[in-house]
Amino acid sequence: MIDFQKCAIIGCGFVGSATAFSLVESGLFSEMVLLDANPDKAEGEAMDLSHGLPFAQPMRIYAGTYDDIADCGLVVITAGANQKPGETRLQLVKKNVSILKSIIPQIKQRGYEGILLVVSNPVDILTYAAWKLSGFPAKRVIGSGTVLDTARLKYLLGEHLGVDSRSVHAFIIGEHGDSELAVWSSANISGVDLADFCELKGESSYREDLHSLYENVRDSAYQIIEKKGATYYGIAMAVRRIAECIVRDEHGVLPISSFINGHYGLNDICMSIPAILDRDGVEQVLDIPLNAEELKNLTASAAALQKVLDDIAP
Ligand code: 6V0
Repeated sequence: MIDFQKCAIIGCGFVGSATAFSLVESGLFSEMVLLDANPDKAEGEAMDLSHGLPFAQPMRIYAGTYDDIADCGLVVITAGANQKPGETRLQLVKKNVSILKSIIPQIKQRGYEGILLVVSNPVDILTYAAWKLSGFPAKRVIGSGTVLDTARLKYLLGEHLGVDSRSVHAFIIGEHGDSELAVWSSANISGVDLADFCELKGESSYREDLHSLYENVRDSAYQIIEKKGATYYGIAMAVRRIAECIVRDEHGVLPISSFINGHYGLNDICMSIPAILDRDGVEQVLDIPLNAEELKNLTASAAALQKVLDDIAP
C-alpha cells in the first residue's frame, strides 16, 4: 500500500539535506526516511531536522534502511558525486551510474510502487539508467530535469522586465546541462506574448538581451559552484514543487525529465519536455509547439545525451 504522506531521500549531502529541509517546511509529509552511504550523516541530519519540528508540522524524521522505504509515495535520489577538478564528465557519469547500481536494485527488491525522482547528475542519463535498472513503468521514474533551469529563467526574466517571476511563463527544455534550450516562441508574461511585452516595456534590444539571459541560465550552476562550491537551495525548492504535484495529485505541468519515445521524432531517451504530473507519475508528455530553430536545438540536445548513453553502454 503506497503512503503518499511518506517520502525518502537517498543521499544526505548538500542537495539531500537541503531537500529534506525544504520538504519538512512544505508540510506535505508526515514521515521522512533519510539514507546515506554514511549512516552517521543520515542520522545527524535526521536529528538536526527533528529538533526544528516544534516550529513545523508534526512528522517523523529518521535515518532508516531500504526496508523503511517500501511503502513511500516518493523516493528522491540525491546520492552521487559532484564533478571534481580534472575529472571528465564521462568519468563522473560512470561513477554515478555505479552508485545508482547499488541503490536501485535495493528499492526494486522491496516491491516499491511509488514515484522515483532522480536529482543526481547528469540527471537525464541517471533517470534513464534508473528506469532501466528498476524495470518500473516509465511514468513512475522521473528526473528533476530542467525544472530548476526553468525557475532560473523565470527569475532572471522577471528581474530583467521588472515583473514577478511567477508571472513569467517560459520553459527551458532538453538536457539539464550545456545543450539545454529556451523555448522563446511560446514564452509569455501572464498571457501577453513576450515580444509584445518587451515592446510595451520599451525594450528595443530584447532579442540580444534574451540570448544573454539564456546563457546566464545555462551557466548558472558553474557560476554558483565557482563562488560557493555547490548548488543546493534552488534545486531543493524545485524538488518541493515536484513533490507537491505528486502528493497532491495536482496534474501540474513541469519540465521534468521523463522517458521520451515518439515525441518530436525522438526515441528511447530521457530528457525534459513539459509533462503533466500527478500521483501516478507522468500522465502525458506535452509536445508543445516549437519553431524550426528550437526543434533543431532540441534534436541536437537529444543527440548529445544519446552520445553519452552510447559511451557508457556495456
Ligand atoms: P554531496 O554533498 O557530495 O552529497 C552526496 C551524498 O551522497 C554524500 O552524503 C554521500 O555519502 C552520498 N552517497 C554516495 N553514494 C551513496 C550510496 N550508494 N547510497 C547512499 N548515499 C550515497 O553532493 P551534493 O549533495 O552537492 O550533490 C549530489 C548530486 O546532486 C550530484 O550528482 C550533483 O551534481 C547533483 N545536483 C543536481 C542538481 C539538479 O538540478 N538536478 C542540482 C545540484 C546538484
